[in-house]
Amino acid sequence: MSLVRPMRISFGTLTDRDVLLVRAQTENGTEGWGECVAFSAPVYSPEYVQGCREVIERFFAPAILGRGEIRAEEVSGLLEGFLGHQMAKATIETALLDAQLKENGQSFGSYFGATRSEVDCGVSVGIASSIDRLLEEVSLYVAEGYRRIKLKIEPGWDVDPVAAVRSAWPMIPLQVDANQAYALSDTEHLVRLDRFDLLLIEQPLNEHDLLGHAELAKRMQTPVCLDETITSLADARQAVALGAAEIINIKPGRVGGYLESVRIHDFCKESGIPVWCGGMFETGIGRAANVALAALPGFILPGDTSGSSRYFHRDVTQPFVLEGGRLKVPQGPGIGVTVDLAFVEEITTEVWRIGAV
Ligand code: OSB
Ligand code: MG
Repeated sequence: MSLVRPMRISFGTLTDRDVLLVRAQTENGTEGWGECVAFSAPVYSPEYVQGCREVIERFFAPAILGRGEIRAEEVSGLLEGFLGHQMAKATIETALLDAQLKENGQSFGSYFGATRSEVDCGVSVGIASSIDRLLEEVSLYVAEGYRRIKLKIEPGWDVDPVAAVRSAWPMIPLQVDANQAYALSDTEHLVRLDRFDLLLIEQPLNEHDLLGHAELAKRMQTPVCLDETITSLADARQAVALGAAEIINIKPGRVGGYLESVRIHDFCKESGIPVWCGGMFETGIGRAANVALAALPGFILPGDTSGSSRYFHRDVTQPFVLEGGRLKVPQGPGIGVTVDLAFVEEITTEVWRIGAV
């Protein structure tokens, strides 16, 4: 699917998304959907669409299909012997969870322990060709009601664009995301962002640099938030213990699924670490589940859970539309949204059938 607004990040420009969808079927014929959040190329994390497809087909599906009837809660244990590949694992677990909850008539939100019926939404804004263009784009989002703006930054595109947005909207909740573009030696420069009253700075340094993030967190007033670094509850525990994460962005695909996301949420809530729900340009399928997760009580900051129109001309479910800067948590069973099968078929490029389907 092509993106309505291409997003430039320090690692490149995303103009479209190749979306891998898993459709699982139970013995009773109930269907469940999982959306894989990997991009076509391994630029955000080591995973990529065709790699996910391969690892699912070759390793994960046989391990699961060989077990007869299994519950979604058993998936991560069954796949534990296969290392990494969190996004692929999350896809399988989510598809099975959707089918399971549809059979029980329970929504994702209710199953996760959601305490809100709607969630505050933010929007992530890519690196623009000029500050004027950036201000134009941000003003569209502000007019649409977004409750928080996130600006992508990189060396050469940081203090000036942030200053311009802050002076145009003195009160708007504002944060920045560097996608690992800086080094600890940039600390003095990054400290210049402290004057803009930012909610947080996301993933300033390399994903493996826990000690660097801890050091930077001591030297910056702006709270340091981790995204790419956190691929599990164990990572979250270590980052928090080291002082490397004052806030955590939870992306369910990155951490191996919604069940691990809930565990990270619970740990962070106990530890006084705010969390928020990140995004990976999900279609309505992944978005529905993200919005349900973002309704948990520890998600105290607005997420990158934007409306469908920020991403696609047409979504594969009913579109998510902001109302007063919020999205409603779907209440129906499972993901709670209906997949437009005819449209999915129309845009499908390849199909793999695995098992007795
Ligand atoms: O780092 O959060 C990120 C998009 C692609 C890759 C990485 C990131 C992002 C975003 C956009 O910030 C999130 C979204 O709106 O889905
Ligand atoms: Mg990020």
